[in-house]
Amino acid sequence: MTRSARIIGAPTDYGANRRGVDMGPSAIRYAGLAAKLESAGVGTIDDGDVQAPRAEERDPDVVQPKTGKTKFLKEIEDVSRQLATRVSDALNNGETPLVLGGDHSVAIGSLVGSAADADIGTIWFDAHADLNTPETSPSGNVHGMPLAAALGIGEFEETVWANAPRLSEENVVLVGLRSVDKSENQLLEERGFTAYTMSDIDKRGIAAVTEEALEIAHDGVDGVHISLDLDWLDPKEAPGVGTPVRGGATYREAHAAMELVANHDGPRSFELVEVNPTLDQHNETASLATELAASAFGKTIL
Ligand code: B3U
Ligand code: MN
Ligand code: MN
Repeated sequence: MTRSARIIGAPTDYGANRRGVDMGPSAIRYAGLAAKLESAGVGTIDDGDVQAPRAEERDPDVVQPKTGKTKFLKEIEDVSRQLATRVSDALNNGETPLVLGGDHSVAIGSLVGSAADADIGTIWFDAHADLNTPETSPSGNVHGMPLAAALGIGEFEETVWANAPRLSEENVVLVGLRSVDKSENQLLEERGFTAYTMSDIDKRGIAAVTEEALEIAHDGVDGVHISLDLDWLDPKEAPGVGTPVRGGATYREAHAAMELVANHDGPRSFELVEVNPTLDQHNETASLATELAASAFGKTIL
């Protein structure tokens, strides 16, 4: 059966430390996402964007929150609820949701929606662990917290709208880490996640690491959500991201990993996040994002 992708835009910057990532969905579409997927034999339906008022339209008091460390949590809740519904509707329709961020806080809605009617795992391709909680976060930016939120860690235990109860910790795999906060490191040591750093990729190679990650994420669940933060890649390949960290995955490593995702049942749901066109060069990060999505959905060279 041919795969059909439902493209869902989430143009938000609520969880990021700088503006611009809200233009990600437009930039990724403009870079030719639908055509690239179709060249891979994937049907596409564009579902448009969820509602996410931009800073210019927001209440000025909300733009500069005066209380609380967690920035824009109410706005993020609103986007997450919309996104979760769209993602689960797509799955119920037999389509594969392809979410376009926006900052990485959009993963909360993707995970909640993907886990609505199934047990899931996730592979988190990212320089960062995104395991902070409102208490441990150094920045208050929710893009550093979505995995903790979905797993109900710390204060997120009370944040029911953000929890994906059918995502199990044992099926959470992080790949490509190179910027991890102390409290996140402690969680990685104490709990059931599997984490591969860039150093693991250097030593073992991207294929061995990704294959193992896929085995672990898929073990005993119905499907796997693939979360691709473009800052997973080296800033030389992907300059248009808000928090670049040197020493990331190369162009070839990224494609190889996505091709392995495609070969291993493909994603249950997929997201491209943290593309910031204001920091990009000629939309090349958005363009790379479209290529990597095509690889993950089954595009091959021959
Ligand atoms: N861990 C830091 C930095 C960060 C996380 N994700 C991104 N940056 N993109 C934090 O603020 O939680
Ligand atoms: Mn991230
Ligand atoms: Mn990141």
